[in-house]
Amino acid sequence: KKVVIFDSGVGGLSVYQEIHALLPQVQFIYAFDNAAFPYGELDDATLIKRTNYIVTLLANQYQADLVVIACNTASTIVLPSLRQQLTIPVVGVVPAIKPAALISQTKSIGLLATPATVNRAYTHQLVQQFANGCEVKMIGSTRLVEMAEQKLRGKSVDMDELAEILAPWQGTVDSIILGCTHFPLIKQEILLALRHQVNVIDSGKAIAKRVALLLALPTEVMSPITPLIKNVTYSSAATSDAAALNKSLNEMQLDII
Ligand code: DGN
Repeated sequence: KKVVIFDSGVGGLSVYQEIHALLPQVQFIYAFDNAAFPYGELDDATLIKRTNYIVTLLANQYQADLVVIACNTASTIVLPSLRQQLTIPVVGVVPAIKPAALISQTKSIGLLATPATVNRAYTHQLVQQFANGCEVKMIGSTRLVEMAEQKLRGKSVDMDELAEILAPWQGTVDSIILGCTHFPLIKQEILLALRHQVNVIDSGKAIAKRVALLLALPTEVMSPITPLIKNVTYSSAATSDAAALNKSLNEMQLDII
């Protein structure tokens, strides 16, 4: 079986790790749209057009059995149109408000995501539907996404800067949602910077189980492996113009894992 995993950067690798641990028999095509990174800063129309174009192309080219949009920023807006274009299952990841609200004792939860995700109508619908009487304190940060990217390239996280970003939560929320796939990569640092104990909700394992169910595959229990990152490049080709899109697609990082 072949699965395409898509994100704007290395964040989807946190999802890949979980799926690979559960389904080692699956072949993965991992695509980073680095040419348009970070997705949290793209306008909606560009994001929808890019994601649909790239993912449909890869799914067809590799004759994939399933696609994972391992990006909350994209999933909260592109899933309906993408599902119309593809006949294979499309699994997305959106902020896990419901489990966090159910687990919270103090009725105060935190959502950590990109600025785009915290501003999405879809995210606000999730809060309305599932907050269960909890106050949801949202932090939208592109800087945190960059910090996660840098960590995977060997740079240590600036703990003072991280504590400053998380300052609105100090001593308040008792459960936090990692609503961006980059954030499990800096989970330890986030927990350290917070200074008080919290429950952490990360959707990686739930996505892996969903993929196993949809592909009807037997699962294995393995510990996650450390991903290898090669030749990640950046350019500022964020655009919805077809010719430029093709060009940036060629520049995009594409690895088969
Ligand atoms: N990993 C993406 C997400 O889950 O929202 C965010 C990446 C980005 O480009 N900001």
